[in-house]
Amino acid sequence: MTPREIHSEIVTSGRLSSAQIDGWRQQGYALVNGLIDPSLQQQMLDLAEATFPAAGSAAAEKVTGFGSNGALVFPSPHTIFNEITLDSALLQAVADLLGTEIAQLRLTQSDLWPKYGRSERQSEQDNRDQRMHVDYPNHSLVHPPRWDAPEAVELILYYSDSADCGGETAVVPRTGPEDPAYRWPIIDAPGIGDLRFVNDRAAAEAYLSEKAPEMAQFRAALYEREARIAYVPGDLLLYRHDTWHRGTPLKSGARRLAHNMTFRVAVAEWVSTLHPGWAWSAYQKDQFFEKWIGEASVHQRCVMGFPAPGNAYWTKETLAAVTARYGIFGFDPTPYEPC
Ligand SMILES: O=C(O)CCC(=O)C(=O)O
Ligand SMILES: [Fe+2]
Repeated sequence: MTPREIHSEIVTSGRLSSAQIDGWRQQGYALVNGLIDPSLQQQMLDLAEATFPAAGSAAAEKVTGFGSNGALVFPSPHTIFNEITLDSALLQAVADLLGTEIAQLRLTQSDLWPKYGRSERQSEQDNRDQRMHVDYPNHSLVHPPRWDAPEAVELILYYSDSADCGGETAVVPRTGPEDPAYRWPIIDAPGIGDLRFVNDRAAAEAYLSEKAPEMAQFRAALYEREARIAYVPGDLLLYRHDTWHRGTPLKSGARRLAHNMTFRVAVAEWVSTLHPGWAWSAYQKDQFFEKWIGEASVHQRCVMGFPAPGNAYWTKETLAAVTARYGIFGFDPTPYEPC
């Protein structure tokens, strides 16, 4: 059976519609386009094109696994990357999905990376044809809370076209609270409990049919129900730590560029930060990080964990001290003035 294809919906008013929000909350995903300014995305694409090996090149052969190995992660010396990561329409969309304010969001992942198409898998940890999975095990110290109280939004912003590259992300749309595919707790995957982590689909399912046959059967139904994200450039897949999904093979020789991001609510401290973070960026040449802090909006700073206006941190003394550090880079203390 050919899997069903999912196509994006255009966001018209700069904000997700209530149907799109509801789709994410009920089915576990939404696929939209038009949230982020196309000219920003074009700048980002130009940078990504220049950063990563071309499709079919010898250098591309050596690239495996997830992520850019630090090449395009937050914070980046390339301001465009930071601007897209903390884009105001994107932050508003995430806040709308979680039913919260932008000031309550925290960034935990931002990594733009290339995936290359190969005809064969290289090992059982290859991400070419992934096993069905949920992402929480490497994003959370615990388990996602109950379905109707989500604490994080994951997303993939695609810069390529699935018609050229293949490599559609597959998702299992949740049909409702009684959907057997979403039985709780969500532990039916390799890498959880005493099951070893296996990324490749064929290897994972062979392992599970030996080790946990009931689980293998349960998972066979997930593959049967998967729908494919037929992405075009600018498409934004919004999903969750408890959404069943997987990466599927790219066309041989193709390159897909996609940007993964995750935001959590501030209180969910057990949701881990996946990118290297900013600590060592504060000692880099050109002081790109301090410049970024100086120029960022109050919301953007907040989503990085900088104290929000009104936070008890802000006193006359701390405000003067922070201004002494960042004033040279354009930091405006006004919004942080204590009452
Ligand atoms: O590459 C994709 O389309 C999905 C990747 C993914 O789900 C993962 O690596 O966790
Ligand atoms: Fe995943």
